[in-house]
Amino acid sequence: MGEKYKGNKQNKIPFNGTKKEYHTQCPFCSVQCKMKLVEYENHDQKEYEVIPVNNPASEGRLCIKGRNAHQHVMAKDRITQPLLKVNHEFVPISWEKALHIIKSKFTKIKQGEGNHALGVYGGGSLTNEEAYLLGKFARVALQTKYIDYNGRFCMAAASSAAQKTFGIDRGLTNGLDEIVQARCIILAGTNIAECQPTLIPYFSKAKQRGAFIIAIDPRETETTALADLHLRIKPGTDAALANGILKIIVDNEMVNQQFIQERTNGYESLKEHLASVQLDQVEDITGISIDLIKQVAFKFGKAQTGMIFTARGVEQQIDGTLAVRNFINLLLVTGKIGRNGCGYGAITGQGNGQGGREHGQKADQLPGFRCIENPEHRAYIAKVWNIDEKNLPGKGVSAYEMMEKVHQGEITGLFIMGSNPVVSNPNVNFVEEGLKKLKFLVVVDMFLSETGRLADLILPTSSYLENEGTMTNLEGRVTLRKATKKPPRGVKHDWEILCEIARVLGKEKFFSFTSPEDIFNELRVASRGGKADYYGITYDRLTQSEGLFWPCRSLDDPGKARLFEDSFASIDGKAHIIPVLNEDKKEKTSDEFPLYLTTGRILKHYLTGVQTRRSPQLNRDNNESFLEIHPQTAEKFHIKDGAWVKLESRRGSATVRSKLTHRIRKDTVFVPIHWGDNQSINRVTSQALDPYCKIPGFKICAVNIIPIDDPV
Ligand SMILES: Nc1nc2c(c(=O)[nH]1)N[C@H]1C(S)=C(S)[C@@H](COP(=O)(O)OP(=O)(O)OC[C@H]3O[C@@H](n4cnc5c(=O)[nH]c(N)nc54)[C@H](O)[C@@H]3O)O[C@H]1N2
Ligand SMILES: Nc1nc2c(c(=O)[nH]1)N[C@H]1C(S)=C(S)[C@@H](COP(=O)(O)OP(=O)(O)OC[C@H]3O[C@@H](n4cnc5c(=O)[nH]c(N)nc54)[C@H](O)[C@@H]3O)O[C@H]1N2
Ligand code: SF4
Ligand SMILES: [Mo]
Repeated sequence: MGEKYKGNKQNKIPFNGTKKEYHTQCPFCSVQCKMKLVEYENHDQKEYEVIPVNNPASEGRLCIKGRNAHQHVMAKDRITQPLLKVNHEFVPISWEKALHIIKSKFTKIKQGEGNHALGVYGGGSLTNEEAYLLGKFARVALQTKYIDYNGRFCMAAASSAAQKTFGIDRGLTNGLDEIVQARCIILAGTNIAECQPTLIPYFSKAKQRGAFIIAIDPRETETTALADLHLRIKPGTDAALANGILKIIVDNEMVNQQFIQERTNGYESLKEHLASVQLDQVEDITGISIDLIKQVAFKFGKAQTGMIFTARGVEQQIDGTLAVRNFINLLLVTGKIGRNGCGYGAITGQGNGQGGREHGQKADQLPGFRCIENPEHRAYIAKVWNIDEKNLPGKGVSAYEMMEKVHQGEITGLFIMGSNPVVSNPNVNFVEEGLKKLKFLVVVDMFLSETGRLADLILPTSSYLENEGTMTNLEGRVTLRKATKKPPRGVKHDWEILCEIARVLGKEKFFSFTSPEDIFNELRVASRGGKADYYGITYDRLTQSEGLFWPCRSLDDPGKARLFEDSFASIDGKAHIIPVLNEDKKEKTSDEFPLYLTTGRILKHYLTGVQTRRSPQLNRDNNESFLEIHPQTAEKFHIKDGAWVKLESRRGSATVRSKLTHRIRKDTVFVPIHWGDNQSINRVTSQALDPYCKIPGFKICAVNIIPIDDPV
């Protein structure tokens, strides 16, 4: 046997231990970068090396989160046994006992208060198979209408805007490779450089080829640094800005009449509305000069090709749906969609944020993007599930509204899989109070999260390295994540947990799956003929390919990267333009709460931080939350750099450290979302929801800030 080495070609180190390779995909964001984790073991010492693997989306790149993702999997405090709360302390119990307790608690609640006293809350990290199964679990095993998931806080506005405008919701209407063909790109409320870093080369390449990039963000970020023009917009005013741009495009005849006539409807009402839009008012509302708005309109209007991307900055607003629709209006009036280098993209958030919103985790949805209130859709799914359609519950409510029902005592038993709502919901003090009132709370997680601490029972689940399944990336490309590592002893996969609970509840025959592929084959049939049709996708095809785009309707369908070349997915085949008014119902600043707060992310942490705070490499330089504040604002509020600051709103308070920076507007402060307890910024945010899609307005509320000596 030859000498063994570790390290790469350039840096080979002799090594005599054992070496294992795990092929996988990053558990974090929606790019789903592929990678190989190499484990070197020598005398019980383990070392890890992460090697990026080439694939069409990431093109062989990995960001710092991906490179360190394995660290939380190896963390010493992984939960490996079910934990039952007894006298305020968790004690390990057997799976058999855990399942018995679930059976008796759920049955008691169902018998005493009815099926709808149980609620199910899922997440966008779950595989397609598990998201599908969770929807079926709620409706068939528990027979409750109450199921929703954390994607409601994430993709809901973009999803409802795309469905209403195009008739279909797939995050990107084109493959990523078309970005380099765009001559003008608008990045609205998206911080790709920190949130999907491996996508940045697509944009820098486009720029090298002459694209003009416009970023719209109240803050300077690594993403706005890439732009030729940065509009430091006042938070919450994107819809009005889009009106200003549209007006200039229409008034200066930069519209594509042929496209409007052949491919859209509603243009006349938009034109009428724009006639009443005053540019000086738009300037007042948005804080962006008419001059800059004109520059944007002419650049975008005159460009041969163009793309618009939005993310949570525009979408997590109480007018999120309409704001996105107004940006899409820009594409439609200029005819920049459905051809090379022209399209819309909602930059999806979670690893399976796309697939997780297609197959029934949503309150009003059945698999394949079917609608739970449509009689034909209900009949089809009832047949696939082999149940009587009468027994298929109706529409439930959105994630935060479910928490209201918990608070009101209407839902008394809750099952959470893949989310940490006590940190990620808006108005978290209220949510926490509600969860404490529950008669029975089950949390399925790898770790004891902030929400887990409130649970009566915690079930340990497997990680991305251990759990096989398909994930649909931000392009709508379905990929197969292989499981190459064994889960720790005592840990079960999410899908196994659902099947086992269904079994003890007497619903075994509907959940007799023996593998993720087994579940996927049912999902394929359930999605067949739906908008998100996965029928033509199989594990074999995924193994042999780099992933397949949906819709994929038959086994020889190659899938489609670019949508809407000839028609839209709406009933009349046209895209629907609508007028969006400059209405502003958002919380206003006042003497008591004089600043705007906006919230978001930083590079090295992921969502509520449960995973990334357990990664020493990621946590090292970012182990506490902070407040970005302009030096002049800080001076006014007597706040020094690095000092503790208490933020207060009409709902609650949080304590974080100040970070003085010129990179933010003077009327706005920014706090990231990755910490819990007294640093949890959602103690401050507002519960106001977008009326169309029920996404919370996470990106704006009014606050006061007070310097304090010690954190409270
Ligand atoms: N590092 C990291 N990456 C992630 C995640 C993470 O937690 N950490 N989470 C993943 C998930 S689930 C998601 S949803 C995505 C989120 O991805 P993004 O939406 O890109 O991230 P955010 O930081 O929430 O918000 C983006 C930007 O919106 C700006 N913004 C705030 N208010 C407004 C406004 O009113 N108008 C405009 N135009 N901009 C505004 C913020 O300053 C911020 O820079 O990232 C994914 N990737
Ligand atoms: N103020 C404010 N609040 C926000 C946002 C914002 O921008 N501002 N963004 C919102 C957005 S976009 C999102 S997506 C939400 C996300 O909010 P959460 O859903 O709370 O996000 P996570 O931190 O991913 O929580 C996931 C939990 O599930 C566990 N987990 C991870 N993978 C799995 C798995 O495969 N199975 C199971 N059973 N458990 C798993 C993790 O350990 C973690 O405890 O937060 C929202 N909240
Ligand atoms: S966090 Fe996103 S960009 Fe970074 S490695 Fe993971 S999937 Fe890729
Ligand atoms: Mo998200």
